[in-house]
Amino acid sequence: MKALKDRAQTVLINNFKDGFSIPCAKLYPFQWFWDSGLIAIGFAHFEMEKAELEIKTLLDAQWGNGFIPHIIFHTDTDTYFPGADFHRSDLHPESSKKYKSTGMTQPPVTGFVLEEMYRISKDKPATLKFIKTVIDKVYDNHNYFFTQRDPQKEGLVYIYHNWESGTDNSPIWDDIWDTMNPPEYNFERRDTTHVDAAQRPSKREYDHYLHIIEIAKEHNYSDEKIAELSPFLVQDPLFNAMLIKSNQSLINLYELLGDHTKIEQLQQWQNKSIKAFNEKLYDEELGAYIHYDLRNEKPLRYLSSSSFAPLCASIPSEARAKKMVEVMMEKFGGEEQYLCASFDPTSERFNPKKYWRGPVWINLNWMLFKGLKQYGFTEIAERVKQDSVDMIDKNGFYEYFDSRKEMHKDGTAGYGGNDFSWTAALLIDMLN
Ligand code: 2M8
Repeated sequence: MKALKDRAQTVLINNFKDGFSIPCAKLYPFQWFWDSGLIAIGFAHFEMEKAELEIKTLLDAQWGNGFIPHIIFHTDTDTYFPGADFHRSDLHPESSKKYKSTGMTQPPVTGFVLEEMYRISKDKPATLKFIKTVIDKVYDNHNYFFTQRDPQKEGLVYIYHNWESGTDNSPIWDDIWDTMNPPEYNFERRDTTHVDAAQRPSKREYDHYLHIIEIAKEHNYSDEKIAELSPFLVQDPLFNAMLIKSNQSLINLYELLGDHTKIEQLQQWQNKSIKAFNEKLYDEELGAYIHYDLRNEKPLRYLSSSSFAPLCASIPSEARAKKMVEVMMEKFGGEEQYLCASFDPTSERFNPKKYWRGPVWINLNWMLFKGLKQYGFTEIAERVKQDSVDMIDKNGFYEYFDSRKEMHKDGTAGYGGNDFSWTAALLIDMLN
């Protein structure tokens, strides 16, 4: 295992640029919001300074209204589409004047990343000192979410773009694409010059992605207008679980810091969110959490790895957790499958080779590993960890992996980008 851990450290070191990390050379050459947080967890194990710098740089790009963008374009490289000139963050009156970015966000992991850094730290007073310098920015980010992204004041925030979910081309979004008919845009993809097109979203899917951004841009990325007009408006269980998990970490960290000024507000958000999450997003029949399409007011009744992610934020009751684990093992956990496919392997829409339509992702596995352990499912947690180690060991530090064990015989079942940062970072954490 030492050799694998050393290799993981090398991946992280090579992907660290001037004060921030890229997820993967060429394919993703900038700083991404949730990648950055998960990468900091890896660095915390062997270079706390870099972990701190990663978070500091991310928060430096925060907007005046507390929003944190999903990509921060630190350089001018043209190996990625769509870049800064397409996204035009300058359209928003409160966007950063220092950095160009996108006008959308990603799962808010920063709060719990800070708590993980504290847990891992060998010099806790020093890490707490660092946390003190950034925690209010994370609070402002949560304030943004709860006040600007919850138009019906339910305690659940919306995402307005599939790229905000982090699970970009999940089959769940197919239902939403069916309600839209965007123009056929003319553009040059870059992702498919780095990665086999069969492992990436289709051209038509990209038309939808760009169209939603065009609408948001027409309204200068106004949250109100987006809530009113975006054809994509979803309450996502993974995204909301990340917010709830981070919110709890902020409460814990403010307690540690002895700063009680914001705890009451955080606790109010927390109570309301957990209640709404359990009432609205749990599907009794499926035995897990699902997405809700807020634009068309209908539940999107599919199982994906996001359905089980609420375990890591302690959202389900013990009884629900037990049911969820049964469902996960029955549908995703057969002997012939590695845990945990990103989409229901028993569904017609499942594709074990294509991006978020089926392959296993290590960031979701890490969340499941944590959640399962918290609820006392130690053996299954160990299997998730062992499956992750196995896949990486056999294929390399890929972005995603074929969920079918039979495909792993000759080391070619890793897909997407190689030497991928969060795969390395979270492997380090699981092995520690
Ligand atoms: C993938 O998404 C980007 C857009 O954000 C892309 O495909 O161009 C997703 O897997 C996302 O979750 C991730 O943060 C990003 C960088 O690793 O890549």
